[in-house]
Amino acid sequence: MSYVDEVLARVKTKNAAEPEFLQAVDEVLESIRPVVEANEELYKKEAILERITEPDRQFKFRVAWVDDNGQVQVNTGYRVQFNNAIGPYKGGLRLHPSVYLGIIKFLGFEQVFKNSLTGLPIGGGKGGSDFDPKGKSDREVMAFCQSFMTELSKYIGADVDVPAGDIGTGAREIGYLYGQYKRITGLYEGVLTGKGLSYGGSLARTEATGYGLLYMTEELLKSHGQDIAGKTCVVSGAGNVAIYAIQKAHQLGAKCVTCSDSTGWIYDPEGIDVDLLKEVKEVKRARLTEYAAARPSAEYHEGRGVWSVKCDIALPCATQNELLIDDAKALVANGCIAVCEGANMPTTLDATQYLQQNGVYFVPGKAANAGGVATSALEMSQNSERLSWTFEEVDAKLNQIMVNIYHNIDDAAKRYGKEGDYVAGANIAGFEKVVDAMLAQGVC
Ligand code: NDP
Ligand code: 2IT
Repeated sequence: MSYVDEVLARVKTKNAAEPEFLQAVDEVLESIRPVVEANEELYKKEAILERITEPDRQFKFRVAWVDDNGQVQVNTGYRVQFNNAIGPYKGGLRLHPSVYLGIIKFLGFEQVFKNSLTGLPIGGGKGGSDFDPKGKSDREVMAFCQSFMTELSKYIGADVDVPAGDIGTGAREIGYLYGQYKRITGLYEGVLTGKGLSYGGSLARTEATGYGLLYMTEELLKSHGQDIAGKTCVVSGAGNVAIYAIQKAHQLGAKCVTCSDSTGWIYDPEGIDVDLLKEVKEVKRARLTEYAAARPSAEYHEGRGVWSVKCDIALPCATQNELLIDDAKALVANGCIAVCEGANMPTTLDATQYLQQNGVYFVPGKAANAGGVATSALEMSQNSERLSWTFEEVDAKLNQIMVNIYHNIDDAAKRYGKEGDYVAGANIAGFEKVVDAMLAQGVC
C-alpha cells in the first residue's frame, strides 16, 4: 500500500464520524500524490502526512449565556489550532447550528493550505459554535459573544492565534468579541481581524473575499484569452462573500443574475441590485423575499436552484456541499466555462471531477477565496506597525496576491504534469511550503 493510501485509511478510521473532514483530507491527499511519491521515504520517516492531518490541538467548551427571557442557554464552542508551521494560527469563527467538531476540523485543515497560498506568514486554525445568531437580539448576541470569548481568550493572542469572521460572524460579533478580549486580558492588540475601522480594522477587509474571488476569476479568464466583461454569472449565498463578489463582478463589467439564502433564491435578469441586497441582508437581516418585494425584475423561488440558470461563470458563495453532481451537469449543459469557489468546499468531489472532465475551469476555494484571509494578514501587519493603509493600497495588494496565487497554482499543476488542474495545483503549492517549514523545524 502506498504511503498516501496508508494514511488515508488511518484518517478514515480515526475520524469516521466527521464526513466533511474526511472529504477535505481525501481531496488534498489524492491530489498531492505525485509530490508524496517523489519524496516517499523522507515523508514517511518524518510522518509528514500523519502530522499534517492531525490538529496541533483542539478546544471544545461550554458557552452559557442568558437570553432575553432570563433563561440560561447553553451552546458548544470550538477552536481547532491545526498547524502553525508558517505563522500564528489564523482562521474564522463560524456561528451556525450545523457546527460540530467535524465542520471546524475540515475548515481548519483547508485553512492551512489556503493560508500558505497567500504567501503571508499565517498558520491554519478555525473555530465557532452551534449558536444561531438568526432571530437573536443584539443583547443576546453580545451575551453569547462575551461568554464565548471568556473561554476562547485563554487560547488566542496576536502572535498565537488570530480568529476572524465566517458564516454568522460579521462586524457586530467581532466587535463584541474584541471588547470582551480587551476586558479580560487588558491587551489592546490585533487578536482578531475583521475589526471595525474605529478600533484597528483594515479598509477593504469587508470586501476582500468577494473582491479577491473576482480578481482570481478575472486572471483565470485572461490567462485563457477571455474577458470577464460581458459575462453572466450565477452566485449562491447572500452574505459577506456573495455581496462583494457581486459588487466587484459588476464593476468589472459582468452581470450576476442570482443570489440565494438558506430558504430560497433570486433570479434577477437585470442583474442583482447590490445596494438593495445590502439593505435587506446587512441592515435589516431579512429574507430574500424582501429583495423580491422591492425589485420588480426579480423572481423569488423557494428552495435551491441557482445552478439551473444559464451562465458563463458560477460562483458558489454560501456553504459546503451546495453544488452537487446534478448541478454540475446542468452548468455544463448550459455552457458554463468557469466555476470559482467563494465558499469553502461548496462543490462535492464528484461534481468537481465532472466539471473538470468537461473542460470547465475550476478554481477551488482555498485559492479563490484566499483574499479574505490574506487581507486579514494585512490587517495584522497594520496593527503591528500601528498604522493604517488606504483602501487603494490594501485593494492593490489584494489584487496582486490573487494574481500571484493564480500563477502559483497554475505553475504547480504544470510542474506535475497536471496542466489546468487547479485543485491539484492549489493543494500542491499550499502543501510544499508548509512541509518545507515542518521539515526545517524538526519533530513537533
Ligand atoms: P455569511 O454568514 O455572511 O453568509 C452566508 C450565506 O450563505 C447566507 O446568505 C446564508 O443564508 C447562506 N447559507 C449559509 N448556510 C447555508 C446553508 N446551510 N444552506 C443554504 N444557505 C446557506 O457568511 P460568509 O459570506 O462570510 O461565508 C460564506 C462562505 O464563504 C462560507 O463557506 C465561508 O466559510 C466562506 N468564506 C468566508 C470568508 C469571509 O471572509 N467571510 C473568507 C473565505 C471563505 P442565510 O442568510 O439564510 O443565513
Ligand atoms: O475561510 C476563511 O478564510 C475565513 N473565514 C476568513 C479567515 C480570516 O482569518 O480572515
